[in-house]
This record gives sequence, C-alpha cells and structure tokens, in this order.
Amino acid sequence: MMHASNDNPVLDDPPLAELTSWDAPWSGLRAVVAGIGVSGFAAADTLIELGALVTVLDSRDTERNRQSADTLKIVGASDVVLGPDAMTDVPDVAGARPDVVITSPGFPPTHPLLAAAREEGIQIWGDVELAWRVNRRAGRKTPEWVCITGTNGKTTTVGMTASILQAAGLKAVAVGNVGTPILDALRDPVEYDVLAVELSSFQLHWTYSVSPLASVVLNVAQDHVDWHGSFENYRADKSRVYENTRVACVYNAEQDGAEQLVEDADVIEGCRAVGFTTQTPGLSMVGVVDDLLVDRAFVADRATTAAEIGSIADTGSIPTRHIVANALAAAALARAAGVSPEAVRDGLRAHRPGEHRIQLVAESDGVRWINDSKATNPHAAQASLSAFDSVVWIAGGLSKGVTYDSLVERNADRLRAVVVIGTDDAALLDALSRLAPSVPVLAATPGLDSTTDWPGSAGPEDSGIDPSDGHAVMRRAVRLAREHAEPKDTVLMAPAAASMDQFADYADRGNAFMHGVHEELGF
Ligand code: UMA
Repeated sequence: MMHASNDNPVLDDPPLAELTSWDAPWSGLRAVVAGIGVSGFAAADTLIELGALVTVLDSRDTERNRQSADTLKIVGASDVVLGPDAMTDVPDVAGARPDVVITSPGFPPTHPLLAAAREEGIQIWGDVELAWRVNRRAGRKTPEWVCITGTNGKTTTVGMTASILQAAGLKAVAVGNVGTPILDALRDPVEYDVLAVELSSFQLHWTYSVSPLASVVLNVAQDHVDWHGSFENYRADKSRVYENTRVACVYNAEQDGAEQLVEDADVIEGCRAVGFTTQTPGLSMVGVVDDLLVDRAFVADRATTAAEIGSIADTGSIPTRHIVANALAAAALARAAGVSPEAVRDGLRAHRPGEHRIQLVAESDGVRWINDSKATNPHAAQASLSAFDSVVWIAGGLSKGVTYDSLVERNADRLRAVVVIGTDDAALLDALSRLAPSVPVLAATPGLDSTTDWPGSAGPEDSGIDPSDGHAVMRRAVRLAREHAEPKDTVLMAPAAASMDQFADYADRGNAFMHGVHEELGF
C-alpha cells in the first residue's frame, strides 16, 4: 500500500513506482543525494551498487567530507560537489534531470535545494524510504521492521527492543537514528529477522511507504520546532510512524491524545492499538502491577488473564518511571513480533543502556553525580529531574526554539542551584528568574547573568575562558556544582538543550562532564 500524504506525494508514475525491491530496475535511475554524512553516504553507496547514476551534494568542504567524496567517486558516483555553492539548485545527473532527491535528515524542508526540487516536481525521499524499497531482495530473508519514535527514550527503547528480540533467538539489530543506517544492515552479510528501527521526526517527514510489523510513538513534547516550523507539524510527522502498520500500533496510555494518533492513522486491516502504562494496565495494554511488568494485550484470554513479562528491577539500575515506560513499549513491540514473556524478561536483563542517559558517574561525600547529556530538550530533562529530590542542575545550550516555563515551574522546589552552560540561554534564564526567583543561578559560561557571586570560583583560572570552549566551561560548571551541592543532593547534568554551541555533540558534552567530575573529585 502506498500513501499520498505529506507535501510530497508518492506518485504512481514510473520509474519510481516500480522501485519496491532490491531487484527492481534501479539501474539508470538518476538520483541527487543531499548530504554526505552517515545517512547520505549509505544512500549514495547503495544506489551506486544498484546501478543508479548518483550526484552527491554537501555544503561543507571538510576533510572528512572530502574523504567520503573520494570513496564514492571510486565506487562510481557520477559527481560529488562540496561547498556552500553546491546547494543552490538541483543539478543535472549525468546530463539529464534527476528522478529523485534523497535527502539526509538534517536538511529542513525549507532548504533551498529541497524547495527547488519540490517546485520542479522531483520526488524527495529520505534514506528510510529508500531502505524500505530495497528491504525485499531475492535469495535473502526479508527482515520485519519494528519502528520507534518519540521525543525521548527512543535510543533506550530501540536498544531494549533489539535485546529482547535477540533473547528470543532472533537475529535483530538496532538501526536508524540510533546511529547505524538501515541501509547498512540490509547490506550486511548477516540476514536479519527483525530490524529495531529508531526513527526521528526528520526521517519520518520523508518516509511514505514503510509498512512496519509494529510501531510506537513513545511520547510527544516540544522539540525541533525550528526544523518543523511548528509543534503541530512535528507531532504530525511523529505520527507518520503508525502509517501502514500491520500488527500493533503501540501508544503511551498516560499521554493525552496519544491513542488518537493511532486512531487517525491509516493502518493495515487487523492492526491493533496496544497501550503501555506505568500504572495498572487496562484491556489491550501492558503495564505495572506491584513491582511486576504485565501484559494484558498479547495473551489469549486478555479479559481475565495477564502474563508476567518481567519486573521493574529488570529494567535497569536507576529504574525511573520513564525507563520503565520505555521497557514496556519495547516489550509490546517484541510481543507483537511473537516473542515469549521469558524472552522479554531475559532481554531487559541483558540490555546495557548506552552512555549519557541518566548515567551514574560518581558518588562522593554523599553527592551523586549523574550524566544525562542525552536530555536535549525540556521533556527529557523533566523525566530525569523528577526522579531526584534535591538537585544541583547543570543546564543550558541551544534551545531550538522551545520554552522552559513548565519545566522550571514544575521543578523549582527540588532545585538547590542551577549552573548554566551554553551560549543561547535567554529563554532558560528568563524562566528561572520569573518562576524560581529564590534558586541561585550560576553562570559557567562567561558573559551569562548569574544571580549569585560564588566565592572562590571566579579566580584567575576562570578568567579568560572562551565561551565556545565547552570543555573549559564544563570544568567550571562542575566546580560550581560541587561548591553548592550538599550531602544527599544529586548533581544532574541534564541540559534540556542541544550541545552544538559548545560541543561536537551530546556525547562530547557528556564526556566533558564525566572528565570534569573525575578531575574535580580526584579520581
Ligand atoms: N548538510 C548540509 N546542509 C544542511 C544540513 C546538512 O550540507 O542543511 C550536510 C552536512 O554538512 C553533513 C551532512 O549533511 O555533511 C550531515 O547530514 P545530517 O545532519 O542529516 O546527519 P547524518 O550524518 O546523515 O546523520 C543522520 C542523523 N542526523 C540528524 O538527524 C541531524 C543521525 O541522528 C543518525 O544517527 C544518522 O543519520 C543515521 O540514521 C543524530 C541526531 O542528532 C544522532 N538526530 C536527531 C535527534 O536524535 O534528536 C534527530
């Protein structure tokens, strides 16, 4: 089933309509690939392998991009153009107009290249659409997809899902926004039974014909408003994950409007709505009873029985409410794929959470130090702030156009102090001054406003810090946090903002924090 939705309908015209398997006539197709990062490289490489004529464009002429360009030229790209001028118009490919533009997720729909393609009626796909269209391949197993999106918890849930599927003896891997392009898994010598696919709203925007076995929107809160133009557009793109789902659309039964997204979706007949909740589950839900995880959705007689699928302790060493919710969503997806209750339990136990998500870094003098660098928006920061009673909160960075009022208001009582990093903090500082006026605010980035003088911290070693040097700013943040933390407090680095103003990415920010803590505490 194919969908005419979004602002870029998938036309039934050849040559694109026939391209629904690896073995379809891709040879000679003309494609422009926008971006030569992780997903653009995989898309271009795959298309070249399929015999397509491919031109790759990227606005940055960096060493890394030049290396990728050289590789793609060697394997047979028609052309690779790097630099700001590369992106002004849609070029010809091998002397004729392209049939399709494959965009990387980082390009907003308003990007001039994509606007020009739309104007000309050229189809725009993401790498996920391309991956779905080559998922079927003669002589190979066709992997099922279970798709996961949501503002927060995607990476944890995709890891848990893959772990549960593996515990059931299936060949499964976590792919997509988590880091490994789906196209790489499809070209892997391993023939996977199931792909646990993390999808960002950016990727979903350019996806049309994917038909997953099961899918979930974990939660929707403000994020990436700048890319999507509005919260409504963002939410609409998230809900696209449910389109064409075949067995189960899994939704957050504790979030208003979540079930409605399922009801509004165009799913395959027979597909069920399955809720997850950290409370007692209703019919057709998975949830929690006492300290057990239970399934009232995938059992034969769900009106009167439930299956035990694990316990809260199986979900990890700091089982916050949202980690338990992630585990339940993963369990529902895996149960939709037919795995046993025991495999859910074993898979959750075997799962090792990635770094930078509510990661305990140290405990010293009664103070816990926690790295939640993955909290790149207020909703994620709320999930971790609410798990602790008394917090010295390290926050700030690129706000991406969101507001902080609700986050600050809900947590003002638990804040001992706030240490502000980042360079784009006007919205956060404004919310703190209005809604938590008695909480000390300490600026780790030079030039930001502090409400408190911090004796001993503004010494000579602090002067001359470059505001864009995230590692130096983080060292100072850690020192300020230590000065204000008291026994039984948690120092929580959950910035509620993106990192790129001072760090390479959230991992770099998390590593800077962990190094800073180890240095400060003398480990
Ligand atoms: N580029 C331009 N012009 C633009 C935007 C990008 O030329 O306007 C070029 C850049 O110079 C760069 C390339 O495009 O060379 C990068 O493309 P990209 O930003 O789309 O990133 P990829 O390297 O392809 O990685 C993408 C995801 N990145 C984004 O969505 C921004 C990765 O998610 C993902 O792991 C990878 O594909 C594999 O699927 C990262 C992410 O931050 C982790 N995701 C966001 C999130 O989780 O919140 C959505």
